[in-house]
Amino acid sequence: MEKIIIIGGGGHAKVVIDILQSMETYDIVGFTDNDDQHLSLCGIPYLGNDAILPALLEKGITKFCVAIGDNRLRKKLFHNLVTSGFKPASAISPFAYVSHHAKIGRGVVILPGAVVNSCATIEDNVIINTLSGVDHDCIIYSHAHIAPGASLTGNVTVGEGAFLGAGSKVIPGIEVGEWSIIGAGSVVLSNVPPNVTVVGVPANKIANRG
Ligand code: JB2
Repeated sequence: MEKIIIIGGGGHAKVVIDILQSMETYDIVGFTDNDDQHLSLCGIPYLGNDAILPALLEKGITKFCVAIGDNRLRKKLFHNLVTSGFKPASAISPFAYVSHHAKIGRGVVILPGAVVNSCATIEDNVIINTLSGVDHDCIIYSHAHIAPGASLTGNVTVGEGAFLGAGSKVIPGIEVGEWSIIGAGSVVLSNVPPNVTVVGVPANKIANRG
């Protein structure tokens, strides 16, 4: 099995470890984390902070998965690793449904119970979280996160780095702008501009994002 390292040792890393183990494709060497109080996570050893990465590359370990929920931090780490010569691996639960007609990018994490339907596009470093639904022809741009139980109907576009909160719902054909946040439980009935936070039923803007 090909060796892989996980970046981050928090809650999301626990889930990514579980998925990678159930895929039976990768041998997880360990995880890195800034916090040196870690020893192990779900039986996977702590390797040190990210300063150890060049030494791992020297040893021929090239595959990585960034297991951190924060979209901006995940984007930064993803780019740093790719630029350094590492190769992003996707962690796709065997208990998710991913259509053969969907297009899945690099470093994508798809959790158990999620559905990615026909002709959807999931770009690099996106999280499709537990029990969420991305229906036909949706496009989820890089570094976005679809939180647990969020439902995207057909032809929805989610911009780079956007976050759709738990249980939110989006009607067909809507565009969610890059780096915007949709609050948990919101129902999105009209397009959402970039860099705003919207909440409620129907979802309304409550803040701009810096
Ligand atoms: O630059 C870094 C870095 N910055 C923070 N490099 C590495 N290797 N690790 C870094 N970290 C580490 O990421 C922190 O020290 C911390 O251990 C970890 C983030 O863990 P936390 O549990 O705070 O968040 P998470 O990203 O694992 O989970 C969030 O996102 C998930 C999708 C939570 O909101 C979860 O509830 C959610 N399911």
